[in-house]
Amino acid sequence: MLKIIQHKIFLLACGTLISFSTFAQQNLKLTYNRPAENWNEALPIGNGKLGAMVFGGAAQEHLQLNEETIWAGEPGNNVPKNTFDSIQKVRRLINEGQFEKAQDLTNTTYPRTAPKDLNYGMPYQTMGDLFLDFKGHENFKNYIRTLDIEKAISTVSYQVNGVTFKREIFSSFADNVIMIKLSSSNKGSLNFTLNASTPHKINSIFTEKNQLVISGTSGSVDNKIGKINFKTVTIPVLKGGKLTSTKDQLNISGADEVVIYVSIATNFKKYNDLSGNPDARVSEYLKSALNKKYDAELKAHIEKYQKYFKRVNLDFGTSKQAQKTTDVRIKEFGNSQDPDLVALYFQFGRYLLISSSQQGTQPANLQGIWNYQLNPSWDSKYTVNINTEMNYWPAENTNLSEMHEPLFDMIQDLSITGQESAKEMYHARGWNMHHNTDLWRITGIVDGGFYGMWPMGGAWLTQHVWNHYLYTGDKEFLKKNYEALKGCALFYLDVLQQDPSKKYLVVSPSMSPENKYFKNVSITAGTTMDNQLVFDVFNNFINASKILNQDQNLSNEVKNALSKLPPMQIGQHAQLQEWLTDMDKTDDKHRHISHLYGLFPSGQISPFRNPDLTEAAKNSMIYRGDKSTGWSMGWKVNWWARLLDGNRAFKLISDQLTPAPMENKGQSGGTYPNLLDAHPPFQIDGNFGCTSGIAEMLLQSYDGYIYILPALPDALPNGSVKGLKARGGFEIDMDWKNSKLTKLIVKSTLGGNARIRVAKDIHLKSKTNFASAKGENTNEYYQINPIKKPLVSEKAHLKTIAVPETQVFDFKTEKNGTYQFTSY
Ligand code: FUC
Repeated sequence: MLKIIQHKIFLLACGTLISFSTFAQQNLKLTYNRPAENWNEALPIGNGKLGAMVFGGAAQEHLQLNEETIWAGEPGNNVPKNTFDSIQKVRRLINEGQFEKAQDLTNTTYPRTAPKDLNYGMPYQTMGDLFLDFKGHENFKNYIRTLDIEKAISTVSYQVNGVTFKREIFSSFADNVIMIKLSSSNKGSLNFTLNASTPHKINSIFTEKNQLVISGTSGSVDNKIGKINFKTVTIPVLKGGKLTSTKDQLNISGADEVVIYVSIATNFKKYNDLSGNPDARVSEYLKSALNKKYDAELKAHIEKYQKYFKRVNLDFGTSKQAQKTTDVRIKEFGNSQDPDLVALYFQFGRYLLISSSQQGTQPANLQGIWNYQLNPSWDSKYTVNINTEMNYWPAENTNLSEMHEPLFDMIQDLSITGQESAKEMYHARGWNMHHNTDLWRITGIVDGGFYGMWPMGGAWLTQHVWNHYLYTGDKEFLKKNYEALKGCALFYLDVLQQDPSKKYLVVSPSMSPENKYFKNVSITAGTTMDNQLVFDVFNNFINASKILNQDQNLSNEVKNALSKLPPMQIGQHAQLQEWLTDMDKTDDKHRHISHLYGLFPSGQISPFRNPDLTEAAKNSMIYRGDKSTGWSMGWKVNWWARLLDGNRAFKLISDQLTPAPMENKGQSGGTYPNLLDAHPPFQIDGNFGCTSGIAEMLLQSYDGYIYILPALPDALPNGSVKGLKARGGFEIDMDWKNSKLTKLIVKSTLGGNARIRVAKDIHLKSKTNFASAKGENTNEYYQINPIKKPLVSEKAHLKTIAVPETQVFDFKTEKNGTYQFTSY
């Protein structure tokens, strides 16, 4: 969407309001004027299955390659045997208030490093690297490297001795291949060699019929033997010139144009089935791509990609900064006005989701699909006490619902493998998992009791199933996933324990993810996040069983248990309590603020319905502070948006759009030159968290209404967005000027009542009949699950939060109807 736009941009500089006009091209490109010097400067391309990081060197092009099913290990779960008695003892110790002993016993039962007969999950592994060496290209000029996220193509162009060399590289959505097109301004001037490497122990690299082949087997870790076999085939197709080969290298000389096809296949079919044939698969992928002309392949690639990408258009206006290279824009973001970078960052998150999560693929892992190591940080697997869920926060609201599907497939798998952990560890029905899983769908404890004794992974993941239903209204989908929702509710029905003091039903033992409340003690019962999660699990089941007219008796049983869950509590520091007893410390800066799950992504805390809880949640946020790991800051953007504080949300985006530290460790996030998020090191969740957060600043749909511009920051006074999604199948377009809504279009895909909340000082007119909202919203996707009245500490000084003045109105929609409102 290259377009010329004229904008008035209002700047708040040194407290003065300045305005200026500027012409600039808003485009959806990451640009650089030099090749990548390291992986954090290289650019990611992907089609869900095949990923590459493109370095763009002139004398040497380097593609680091991934295939999403190359993981160490083999099928099999990691459930520890005979630990139920120990869990019972831990429960008793918790009830007796012997928390240190409870922690010690948990730690010895589930040690920090995996016992011989178990494993703590397998790493996702790189395939290897492809190199193109160009002799004589050391001295180049007029270099430019881009990632065009409107077309999902990376380009490189430069000049050597007056000859222009160009590359176009993409991971095709049309066929399962990566394609590199090389061209030059002078006929016959393409001369290079193609070679490859892989760090896998078991491998062979050779040429065969003018193809470069890498085959290998994934790694063995802990008690698992590496059983993923992979094959990578690279085929150059030349226009003019000559192709020759040596044992492990292809040589191209005097060609006018070359198109290189790279495909990778493995034997992976399913978490418990490795009967695929990599040779046959890779030949099939290549055959299909080679049958098409390059231009046709490219066209089909762009079309498939844009089907998703073009659903949302976001414009925050532009400035001079947009003409600079992306690395410089990140460096200067904090001290410049670059609203367009925020829009680019938002769209980059959508690009990453489309490129790492397609129907039928694996879900995006900690690094999406991009990883150059055999042993990446946290195995680049699935950490489900925040990270995996965060990856999918932008799936529904940014109109990429299909991209959500790999997560649902994984939940289906886990609802089967997780029956083993539920039964063996807890003697419970249904299914559960802890805080990690991998390609093999493990559900046991990972990293020992201190981090891993959190039996709540399934509780959080299944929220995605329910939310997909709320966004799409797809009853067939709900039916298909009903057993997973039911199995999750059954598990908690069986594991909940009665808390001795107030007789609530609580999860025990568990923790507030990775945080401790005393010395080295994390283990406890009835943490706020657990209570909120079980509240949602139970409500999802009750609602689903009603919609599908199933399991009435079980539903009544669940309702009864639901009524015994603890309420949320406001502690002595006027904070939302993290634990069942008031132990929060005001100087705790932990990156996880798990008890705010109830504020976001869940919708249990509403500024309009529960101002006290909202204020307490806000206080908890203030105590924790802003700076943290990338994903933590991403979560904070969403929370501040839900607290209706757009300026603070924007401040967190600015913190995130700060150059990432050079150190590959630590607790201070930021953004690498390639716009990827730093935990550090690179972790993709922060990108997705911020994308979701930006959407939440513009539109929220929970708590019974669609809130338009709930948290617009002063830094983004003018703009427009098209195609954001709201629950109930609504699609929303809007324009705003001088921080005020000027136009609103609501498209309804399911029909039903639309209830809209907007600022009070907006006067809207429309051909549609709309009237002030009365009573509860009748739209079935906007039903509210009532929470208990919070308990408030006598010591808490609550100031009563000021909510913005708003108006709420209703109008009836028809399926596929469009409704327009303009301000006057
Ligand atoms: C959780 C977080 C860490 C990291 C890891 C992958 O354990 O606490 O910060 O993101 O997941």
